[in-house]
Amino acid sequence: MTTHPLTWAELEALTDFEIDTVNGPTNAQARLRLFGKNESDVRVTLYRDNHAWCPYCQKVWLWLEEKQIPYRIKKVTMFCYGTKESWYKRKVPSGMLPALELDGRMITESDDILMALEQVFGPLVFGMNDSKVMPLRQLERLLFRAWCGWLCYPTRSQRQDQRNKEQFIGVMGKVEEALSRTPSPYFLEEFSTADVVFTPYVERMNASLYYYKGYSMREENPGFSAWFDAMESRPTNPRNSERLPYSCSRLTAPNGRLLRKR
Ligand SMILES: N[C@@H](CCC(=O)N[C@@H](CS)C(=O)NCC(=O)O)C(=O)O
Repeated sequence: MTTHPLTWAELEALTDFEIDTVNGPTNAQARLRLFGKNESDVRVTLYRDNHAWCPYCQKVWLWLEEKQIPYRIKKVTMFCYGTKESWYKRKVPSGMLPALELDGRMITESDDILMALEQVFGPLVFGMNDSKVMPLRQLERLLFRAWCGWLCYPTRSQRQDQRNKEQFIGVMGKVEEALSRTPSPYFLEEFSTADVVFTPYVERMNASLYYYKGYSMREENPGFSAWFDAMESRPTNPRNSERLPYSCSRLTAPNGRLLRKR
């Protein structure tokens, strides 16, 4: 047995850290995802931000990964990081992300993108307009607004902050109730579009509320705790729960403004 410490070169020779970005697990570096299919099968290009921070891009990204739809990825600079690429502004004049090219047709707005994908590739178990999914989509927006109300707007007094917190906790109660309606840890009987819709902002809430408000979504909400556990066990989860807490809490500051890279 060797007792001397290994050199960097020796250590490197013992590792195999090459990741297969094309057919391997979900990763933020990929420019092409094939899931074992051929490049000629690619009908979709996803335009997303460089650093996998945009929550609306994440929604589409997760959907494509769960459905294993072959796709290309083109990365675009967010305004808060620099100059938007002119080739992208020619395609999407507003510069907003995400955008998706499906059989040559350009689509923007993450919900419209998911609906267009469903028409071509079928729903992710339940569709965006399914009668079970619609009320959950509305609930997700309610939770988003309550989160912003508590975290992102300056308050004049502690009482105001407390009221905003209670409002958030009230909506969380409704979400917990929704999660408890099925025996599965997911929103519906099994993992579906409904979970994809909740994922991006719930991850950001979890991180930012813990960091800025000392509120632990996992500890306070057993349904969410089980949901996070189930989500983290999925191979499509690009280790967001580990990647996001710090970067999210820095990104979503209580003044509601995105922090600029210095
Ligand atoms: N309603 C849109 C919202 C998209 C959105 O707000 N995207 C932000 C990024 S999270 C954006 O593109 N902002 C311009 C930029 O940062 O460059 C959707 O659902 O797709």
